[in-house]
Amino acid sequence: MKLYFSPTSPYVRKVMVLLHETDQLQDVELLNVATTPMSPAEPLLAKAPLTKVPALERPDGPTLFDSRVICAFLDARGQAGLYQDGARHWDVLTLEALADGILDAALLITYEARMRPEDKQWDDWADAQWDKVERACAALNQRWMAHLSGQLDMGQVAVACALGYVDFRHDARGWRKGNDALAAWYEKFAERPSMVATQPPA
Ligand SMILES: N[C@@H](CCC(=O)N[C@@H](CS)C(=O)NCC(=O)O)C(=O)O
Repeated sequence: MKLYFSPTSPYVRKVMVLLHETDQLQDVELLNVATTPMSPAEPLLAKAPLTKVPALERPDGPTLFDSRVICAFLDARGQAGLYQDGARHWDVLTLEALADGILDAALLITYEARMRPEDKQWDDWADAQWDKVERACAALNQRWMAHLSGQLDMGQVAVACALGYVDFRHDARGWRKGNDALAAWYEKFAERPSMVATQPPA
C-alpha cells in the first residue's frame, strides 16, 4: 500500500499514529506530496479527485480517502479494535468527528492566513472558526474526560492529533485556558511513542 503523506498534516498524523499503534508501518510506503487548494499535487489527481492527503493506494481496490475511512480500514485490517464495539463504538465515531471538526476549523484559519492575499483576509471569520475550536475543547474538557482516560481508541488518537495541530499552528490562541483536565490528559498522551514519532517538523 502507498500512503500519500505530508509530515505536517494532522489528518495524515492520525493514520500514522494508528499505523504505529497497530504495528502496520512496514506495510505502507510513504509518498511525500505537497498539496494545497491552490496547487493540487499532480500525483493525487488521478487517484484522489479532492487532491487532499491522506490517501491510501491499495493493490486490490480503489484508493481510499479520507482519514476517517483510511483509519477504519487499517483498524479492520489489523484487527486492532480501535473503534470499539457496542455503544462505545458510536462514542468513538462522535469523538473522532469532534476532533476532525477542530482540525477543519483550525486548518481554515491556517489557509486564511497563508493562501488568501493579505488585503482579502477577514479576521472575524478566522475568529469565528476559532470559536468552534474553543467550544469543542470546552466540550471535551467537560463531557469527554472519562472516555479519553479509558482504553486506547481512535477517538483519543484523533483528539490528540487535533490538539497537537492547534499547538503547532495556533499556539498563541491558548486552547488550554479553562481546560485543565484536557491539557493534563494531552500532556500524558503526547508522550506515547506513536505521538513522539509523528510530531510535525519544527
Ligand atoms: N477530511 C479530510 C481532510 C484532509 C485535508 O484537508 N488535508 C489537507 C492537508 S492537512 C489537504 O490535503 N489540503 C489540500 C486541499 O484542501 O486541497 C481527511 O480527514 O482526510
